Amino acid sequence: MEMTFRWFGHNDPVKLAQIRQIPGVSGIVSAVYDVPVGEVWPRETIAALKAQIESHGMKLAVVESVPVHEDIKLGRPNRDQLIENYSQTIRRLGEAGVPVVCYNFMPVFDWTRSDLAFMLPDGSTTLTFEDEKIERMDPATGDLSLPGWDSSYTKKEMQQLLEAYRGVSEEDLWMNLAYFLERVIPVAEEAGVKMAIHPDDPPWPIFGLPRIVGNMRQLRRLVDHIDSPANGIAFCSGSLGADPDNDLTEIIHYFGERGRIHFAHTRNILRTGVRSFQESSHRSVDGSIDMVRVLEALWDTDFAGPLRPDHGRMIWGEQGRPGYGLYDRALGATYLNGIWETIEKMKRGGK
Ligand code: DNO
Repeated sequence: MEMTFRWFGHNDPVKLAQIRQIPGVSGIVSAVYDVPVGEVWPRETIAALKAQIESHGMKLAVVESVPVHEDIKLGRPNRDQLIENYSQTIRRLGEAGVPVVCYNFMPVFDWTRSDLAFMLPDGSTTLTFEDEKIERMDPATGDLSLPGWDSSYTKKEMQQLLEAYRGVSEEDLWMNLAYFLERVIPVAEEAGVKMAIHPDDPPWPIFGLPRIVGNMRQLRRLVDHIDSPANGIAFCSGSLGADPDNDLTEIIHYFGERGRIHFAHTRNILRTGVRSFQESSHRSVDGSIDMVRVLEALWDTDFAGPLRPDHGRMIWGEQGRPGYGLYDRALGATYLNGIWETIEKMKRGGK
């Protein structure tokens, strides 16, 4: 396992110099943020990102994400050109030595929450998802936004996009994903890049939009569709764990034994009701997920890839990007490192 930390580039209030001081963090998870979705990432920008990270003594371990253009997800006629551009970016990342690329196939919205700063009893704030509140939100009005979402759409564009998805069933979306994979995976394989799809977050449909990457059956369909080591998943305990029907250790064993887990996000959530949860600290007793079991399953399946603490609460008065402050994620990294070291010593008989 390689402990990594997400960094959003020079606009991130969290600095590489700070990340470097978190014990055991050697890899950075980042992306190119100033190229519009659908365009090819310039070689120089990729090289500059890499060099900047390396100048701080760390490596660019994962690119998260290379976003997939909505027209690819919608299966529109211009998708071939967009897929060609995507493939070109993957080739360039391979040339730059980036081993893993994380992406997702969620229509319009990436991760979604109903509250970005819900106050917990200890005074910290966290991200929450309450189905009831989400049901009352209307993304078409355009006044809803989350840090994970593409904010470049105008109100009108957003309405048109939501409209365009009206006719897209889960099966249609799956066919569009299959089409994308059939073209991109061979390129990734050749480029030496492992593609890791991020599960839907939360792992169920929202705002009437289809979502198709949220459980064992769906992940298997994807991984089985193209039998290539480049066609893998990003195991995310918080996303998959929001659905109590997902058996996390079973999922890790199934895909881990097949060498298809290329990246791991290990965070905890507290399930607070049907389709509702709060993001807790990483500690097992604070949430609904047994983090020791999750890490043990990764260890048992010889997971050697990048792993990162995922979202953190906002603690100690920190201001910043919701879910992506420095302090609570650093505590998460330390906690996860502690579990990993313990498992390793126990299983290896202390050697
Ligand atoms: C949330 C993240 C997601 C993730 C993308 C991957 O914080 O886990 O935004 O980066 O879904 O494409």
